[in-house]
Amino acid sequence: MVDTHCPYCALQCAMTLTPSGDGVQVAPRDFPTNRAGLCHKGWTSTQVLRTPDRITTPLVRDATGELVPASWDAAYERIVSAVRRAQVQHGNDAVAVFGGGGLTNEKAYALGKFARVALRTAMIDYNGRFCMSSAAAAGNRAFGLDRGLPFPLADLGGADAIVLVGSNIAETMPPAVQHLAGARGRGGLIVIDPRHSATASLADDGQGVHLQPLPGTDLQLLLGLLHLVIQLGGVDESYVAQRVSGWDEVRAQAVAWWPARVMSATGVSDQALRAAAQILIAASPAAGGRGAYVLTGRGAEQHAHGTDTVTAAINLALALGLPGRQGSGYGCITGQGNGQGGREHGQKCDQLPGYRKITDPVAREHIASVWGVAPQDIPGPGRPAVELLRALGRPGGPRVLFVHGANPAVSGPDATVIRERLRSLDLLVVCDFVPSETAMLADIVLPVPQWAEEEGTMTSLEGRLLRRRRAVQPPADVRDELVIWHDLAERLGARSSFPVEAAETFAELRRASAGGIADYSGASYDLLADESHPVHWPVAIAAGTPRLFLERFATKDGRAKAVVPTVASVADDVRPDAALYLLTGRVLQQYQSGAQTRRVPELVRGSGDNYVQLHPLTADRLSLEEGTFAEIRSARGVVQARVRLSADIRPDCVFMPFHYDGLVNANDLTTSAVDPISAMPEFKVCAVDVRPCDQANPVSRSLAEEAV
Ligand SMILES: Nc1nc2c(c(=O)[nH]1)N[C@H]1C(S)=C(S)[C@@H](COP(=O)(O)OP(=O)(O)OC[C@H]3O[C@@H](n4cnc5c(=O)[nH]c(N)nc54)[C@H](O)[C@@H]3O)O[C@H]1N2
Ligand SMILES: Nc1nc2c(c(=O)[nH]1)N[C@H]1C(S)=C(S)[C@@H](COP(=O)(O)OP(=O)(O)OC[C@H]3O[C@@H](n4cnc5c(=O)[nH]c(N)nc54)[C@H](O)[C@@H]3O)O[C@H]1N2
Ligand code: SF4
Ligand SMILES: [Mo]
Repeated sequence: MVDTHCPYCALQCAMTLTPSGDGVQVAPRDFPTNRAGLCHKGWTSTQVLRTPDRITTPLVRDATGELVPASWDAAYERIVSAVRRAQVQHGNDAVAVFGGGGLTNEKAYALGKFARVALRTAMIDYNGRFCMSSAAAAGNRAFGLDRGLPFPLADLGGADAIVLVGSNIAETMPPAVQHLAGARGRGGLIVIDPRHSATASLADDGQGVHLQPLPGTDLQLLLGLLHLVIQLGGVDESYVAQRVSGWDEVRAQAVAWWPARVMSATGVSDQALRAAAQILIAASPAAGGRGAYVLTGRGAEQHAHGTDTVTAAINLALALGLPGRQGSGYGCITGQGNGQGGREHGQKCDQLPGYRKITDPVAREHIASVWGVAPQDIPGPGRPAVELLRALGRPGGPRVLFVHGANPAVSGPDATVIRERLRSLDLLVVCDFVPSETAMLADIVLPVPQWAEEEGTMTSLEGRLLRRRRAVQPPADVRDELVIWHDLAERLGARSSFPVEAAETFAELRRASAGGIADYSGASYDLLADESHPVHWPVAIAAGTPRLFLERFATKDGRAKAVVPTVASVADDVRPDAALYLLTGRVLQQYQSGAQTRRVPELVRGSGDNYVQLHPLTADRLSLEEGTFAEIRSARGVVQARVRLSADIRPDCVFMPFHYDGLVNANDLTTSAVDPISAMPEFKVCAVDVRPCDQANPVSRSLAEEAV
């Protein structure tokens, strides 16, 4: 029996694994975030260990274009010669790395070091850019530090009000719903979502309010809430005076967002907006309430103005006096398993370990000393994910790419372009344990262990460090990525050494992060072994604190910075030929690109195929019926999917999950427009045209392919 945590999302539910016969049994464990609960994906997670198409030996593309088994030496040789050729012909930045927010802290750290020290490239970024970057940018700007939840999740239980801006937690973190019970019981759950999602329905029957805005208008809606808080006398004036800077400008902006104006921008009525504002004011500590939380999810963040939308959510929380106060706060609900730790230790193109800036000379000097290289040998900032992926194989762009823990062929925005770019590379190397869609485009696939077969640490959505433990041995010919980077670094003649054990790597990460914002120096595997004593970063001499900012914020002057957000419309707005908004997001049984969960028969039952959700009125107008096929067309691609009718969605929107592969990939429709500050793509909304089609066998194609 081994105590570990779920491989999937950032809730990191605690579980115990017991090898039995051919498989591994899962039992939930009591833990503050999941309180002995698991979702369907967690319960079935060990089935992926034995998936019939698991990759168990290196694969190399042969002269006929087939991926065939090869030895590790042969695979390494081909990689090293392609890397050398690209470097000589096109410079070091011709080799790029794409990482993942599901990697352990050890791997996230070692991957950043591998890119900068062994490959000597600036070109590294990761799929967390798709996930956490807007909330991170806004959090850093306001608080001087980005720890998704600067308080324990269980604190939500005591609050009178909780606002969820674009989070469908009932499907994306089901065991966390229990923490909403207190607020629901007191009528205080406020859900902002263009769909009456499973989470929005938790606010039904007097348990709260559902606000159903036009997609991409959360910023205006939040300005409207702030306007009412000001008008109704809900501003915590003494908090604002003592703990916030920039408030006057923010107040002046919100004064101009009166309810009628907000309604014309968002479609949300004065009455609904006022009800939400009143709940929040009554819950705030200044009014004598038990406290309130404002939380954002990807629905608010994955926009071309996501950073400013999060900023507006933070401003609302600041006006009410919530952040840095026990029992209240602002938080972002981190998504990927190690979405928090993965954004701290150097996978980001502009970052060094410990959440340091790669442009900061002091940071470069410190990291260089840990790595045993000269500061000037560490490359500068590279290109963020979307820009990097779209530059692959183009003049001046990378010619060789390493992918670790991501499946951008499915999950990247405007994915037909990304697949075309991946195909244009001189060499694509993918490490994975299943033949993901990205792995199937690779020239070399290297097999790696799965979560239950490895050691390491993860940092949960609370900024809490957790041990991931090995319960079973990986297949014989599989190699840990730490070993792979060690072997390749040696063959490439890297000057620094790469430890092959997770514990040794963690020891090095501790030294590298010491003194940084995300300081892990005081943590150790021993300290983390006993989960009855939580360890949160920053952890230097003391074991960190679950609640940050109680005394001061991490800014220079100790005050939270209220910033005036810029109001903008969605990048790909509706027009006569594409008159509906496409929303994208998740369903309970599938995880991300589906590479893992589409291999679990139990999860595929009922959620094995993609669909398009439409309002019955819209369907009627378009002559579509439940179960028929619709063609969905954006300015970038066309897909065909089965129609599901539901009055839960606004009549001017349609919804598709993004968990499905080449045939019905929602990302063949999405736009590659990005937020100017965070470079996060606008996954959540684009303009589409929907019409009936006869196709019983759906296919998707790019507009370019269609023209041929
Ligand atoms: N089942 C499941 N759980 C997961 C994952 C998974 O793939 N599957 N992935 C994990 C990861 S990495 C992440 S990031 C989290 C994501 O967790 P969530 O943020 O909860 O998930 P999403 O479904 O992407 O988006 C939430 C909601 O945003 C709404 N939305 C769309 N556009 C807008 C808008 O303009 N404004 C507002 N207010 N809402 C909008 C959608 O209707 C949707 O209900 O989930 C984690 N948990
Ligand atoms: N339209 C639309 N698109 C979206 C989103 C959306 O809401 N709408 N959400 C975005 C978000 S929030 C996210 S987080 C991304 C995620 O999107 P992806 O990057 O596609 O995420 P996963 O499907 O988790 O892919 C992880 C891959 O790495 C493999 N893997 C898992 N662990 C390891 C490991 O330790 N090492 C290695 N080498 N491989 C491993 C898995 O088998 C899988 O193939 O998608 C984004 N795309
Ligand atoms: S909620 Fe997240 S961590 Fe918990 S069992 Fe489900 S996928 Fe795993
Ligand atoms: Mo995510």
